[in-house]
Amino acid sequence: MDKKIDGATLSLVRGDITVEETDAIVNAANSRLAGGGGVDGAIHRAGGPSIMDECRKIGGCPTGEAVITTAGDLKARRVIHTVGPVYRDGRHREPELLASAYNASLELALKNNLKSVSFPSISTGAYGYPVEEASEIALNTVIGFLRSNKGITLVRFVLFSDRDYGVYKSTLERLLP
Ligand code: AR6
Repeated sequence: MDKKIDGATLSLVRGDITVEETDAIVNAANSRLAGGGGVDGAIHRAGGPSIMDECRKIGGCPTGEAVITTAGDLKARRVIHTVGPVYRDGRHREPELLASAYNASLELALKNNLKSVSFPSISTGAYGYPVEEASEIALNTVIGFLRSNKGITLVRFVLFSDRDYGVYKSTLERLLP
């Protein structure tokens, strides 16, 4: 599913982010940049050890911020690692920190002249963020960013399950009828 936001495209697809050919793919990392399961594990497995070598040099990334590394063997040019919040009850700045993770990733893409970016559904796996709520924050944040910044022409959400794809799709249809 595609929507036009000013000059840019916002796209939802079901798939595996490690095979995306956008300029950048975003990793849902942890604050130690230590690797792990989920999409983080998949990106490091597919991209090879050079990504972790750079993560070690960088040393860490606070929740809601983002850092950038090589993409190793992946087709994307760079990997942007961001850290979403661990969901507790929604009253511990989770919405603000999740929005910040998306914004920080897009700012970093812009700064590095990367025009197309693929995102996974940050925080909705191991970090437990309910996907209905997270999809609204994710999509609203990206739409707001694309409306107020020029330079990024394509943002793709690569959703790993049919269910997540369905939730993102109905949220997007509600936000941009
Ligand atoms: N492509 C796209 N999405 C994927 C892929 C893939 N190859 N694999 C999983 N997902 P998670 P989080 C989806 O747990 O909640 C890690 O251990 C997955 O189905 O990867 O932000 C880190 O090291 C889910 O919808 O990230 C951190 O410690 C989404 O990606 C912690 O997990 C996010 O799930 C981060 O937790």
